Amino acid sequence: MLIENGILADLSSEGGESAAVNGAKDRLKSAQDAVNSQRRDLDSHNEDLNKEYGPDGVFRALKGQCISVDSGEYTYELCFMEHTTQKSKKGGSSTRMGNFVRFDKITVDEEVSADGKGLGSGERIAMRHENGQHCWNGPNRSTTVVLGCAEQNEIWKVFEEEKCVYRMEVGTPAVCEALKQAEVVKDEL
Ligand code: MAN
Repeated sequence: MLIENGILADLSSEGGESAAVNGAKDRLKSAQDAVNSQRRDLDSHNEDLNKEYGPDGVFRALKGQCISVDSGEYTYELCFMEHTTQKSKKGGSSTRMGNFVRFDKITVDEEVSADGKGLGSGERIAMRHENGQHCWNGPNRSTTVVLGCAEQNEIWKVFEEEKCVYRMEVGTPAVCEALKQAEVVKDEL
């Protein structure tokens, strides 16, 4: 009876602990498991927050959205904050042209067509994509996506600047506000 009530240790059981001590150990173990699991959740939320989502986080809503365009013998695709790919129009599997790594700023000087599509000139936000599929006799494929203001998300142009080093010019409403503000600052100067 004393053993069952946790007063005396049950020497025949593993470790010879009393039922009360074993119960307390079990509760401690599950509390620790819960803390560890919450800590992992917290780490993953922090990682999500700390990953750059561009100026004011306007790119957060775009994550995972994909747009594509036909150019030459390929169809090119951009999945925002994820990756770029190239697929032959004749079929077959698609080639990874890089995974999103970070935002950057680059200076451009490009035409803007009559319908308002194009990068124009000045400083623009770019997204770097690296470590795509390895290129035979070359580097791992990489893509710089340069962003201009547009009413809709669309790929304007794709070039292969050097073997397996790609550049996409992309229009998106996500940068319009930042570009407008940069213009105001420039005018004030
Ligand atoms: C494929 C494509 C091209 C690239 C060559 C390199 O054909 O990815 O863009 O230049 O491979 O071998």
